[in-house]
Amino acid sequence: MLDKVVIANRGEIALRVLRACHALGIKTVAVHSTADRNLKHVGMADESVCIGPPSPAESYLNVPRIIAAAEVTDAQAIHPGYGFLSENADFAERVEKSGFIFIGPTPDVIRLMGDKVEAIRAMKAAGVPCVPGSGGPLGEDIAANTKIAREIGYPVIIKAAGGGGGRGMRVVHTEAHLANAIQMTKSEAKAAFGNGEVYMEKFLENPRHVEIQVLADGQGNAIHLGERDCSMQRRHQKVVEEAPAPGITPEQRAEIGAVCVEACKRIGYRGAGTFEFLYENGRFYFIEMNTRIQVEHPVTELITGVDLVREQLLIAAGEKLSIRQEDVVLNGHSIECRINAEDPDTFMPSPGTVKRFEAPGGPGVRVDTHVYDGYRIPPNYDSMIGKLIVHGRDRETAIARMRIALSEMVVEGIKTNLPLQQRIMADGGFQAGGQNIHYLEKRMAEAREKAIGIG
Ligand code: MV4
Repeated sequence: MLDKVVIANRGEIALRVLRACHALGIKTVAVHSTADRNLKHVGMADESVCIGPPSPAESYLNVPRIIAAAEVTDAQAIHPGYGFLSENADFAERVEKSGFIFIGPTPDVIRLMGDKVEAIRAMKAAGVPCVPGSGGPLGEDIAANTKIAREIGYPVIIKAAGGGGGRGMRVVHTEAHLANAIQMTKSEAKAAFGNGEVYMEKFLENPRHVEIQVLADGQGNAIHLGERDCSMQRRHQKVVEEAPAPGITPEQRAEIGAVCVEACKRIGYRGAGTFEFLYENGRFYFIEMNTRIQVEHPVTELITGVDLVREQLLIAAGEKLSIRQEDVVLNGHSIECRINAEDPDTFMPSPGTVKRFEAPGGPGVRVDTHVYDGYRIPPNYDSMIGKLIVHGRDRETAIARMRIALSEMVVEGIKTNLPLQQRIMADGGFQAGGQNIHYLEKRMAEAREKAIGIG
């Protein structure tokens, strides 16, 4: 087993990783910025190392400092959490070259999935259903690109190979706009990602975002843990996630899950991973793969009973997967509400001191947060300050529990999105289930018009 792990992250996920380490008897090293000396997990870690000033570029993205922290504390492995360096293949490579274990996939697999064109090519070859598209990067020949778009059929979407997560994309509705959209997306992609390569897909107009969780040991064994529905989002930021996805049948789940497991084996995947799909008219279309633990992993944990971060640590320690596919049984329904320190009207971040914090509780309620009474939220990082996750025997029970838990939760001194989450849980469309990726923004626009007196 691992002896000591560096947690190269902050906030609730750093605390989540610390707890998983301590449960396995693994010692922890918290690395933190000067703004984060008072983080909950820093006080709980066996050791802590300050790695730089508040700016992420100088601390949580500071590769030499993080590796130096592993060296001086004589740790064996580095857990990157999510965000920051978690999907940076060069970081994973430097961790390994320095003699440490990167808790995640091999650098080459991270690199493969970071290039969306290559990721889609690999997945298609492995039998994963993809969106009809160019099947490779677009060249300079306008006539050739026009032909591809005609074959796919409008609307099409131009995406940056180096993008992902909603960055660097453009929808094209007619041929007249195609050449310009390709040029614009290319130059933006070059500026933003240092890679001007773009590709084309059929634009799916009303899909849901459904993703499959996998675990693989890099020794030939892989399993899937069902799906999550993350369609409730605003500006590519997920707001509510749930598992299982409403309306997905056991047969559909087994089929797409088996495809993902096969793909994991084919590419030599190691660790926890997520296959992101668009789901429309009963069909799955792969769009990208995330090679990290995700924010929304707890909903999968609550319906499967599998501790995903524990499994990440065991895999990194070189153990074979101990869970077989037939051991994965889905139980009930789970919903996660992300709690953000933000103005509920303007969505501007709302840092400051949390004067009073009361976590909800009761059966089927889990709170993943690093916030405590008197905690000062620094302005330098993401506004997500925690996650409220519930479980119940069915979706209705989960929603009822979430509504009570939200009403019990007290966060004073800053603004939060708790009122928005209450409205979502009370919304008839959400309660019906199975809404698409545009639903939340449409409902919010309607509510805003009503408030101003329009429409
Ligand atoms: C799409 C799409 C429609 N058709 N691709 C946005 C984030 C990135 N992961 C992929 N995204 C999309 N790709 C095709 N071919 C619509 C989106 C999309 C989206 C996807 C998932 C969740 C929220 C979204 C919000 C807007 C657009």
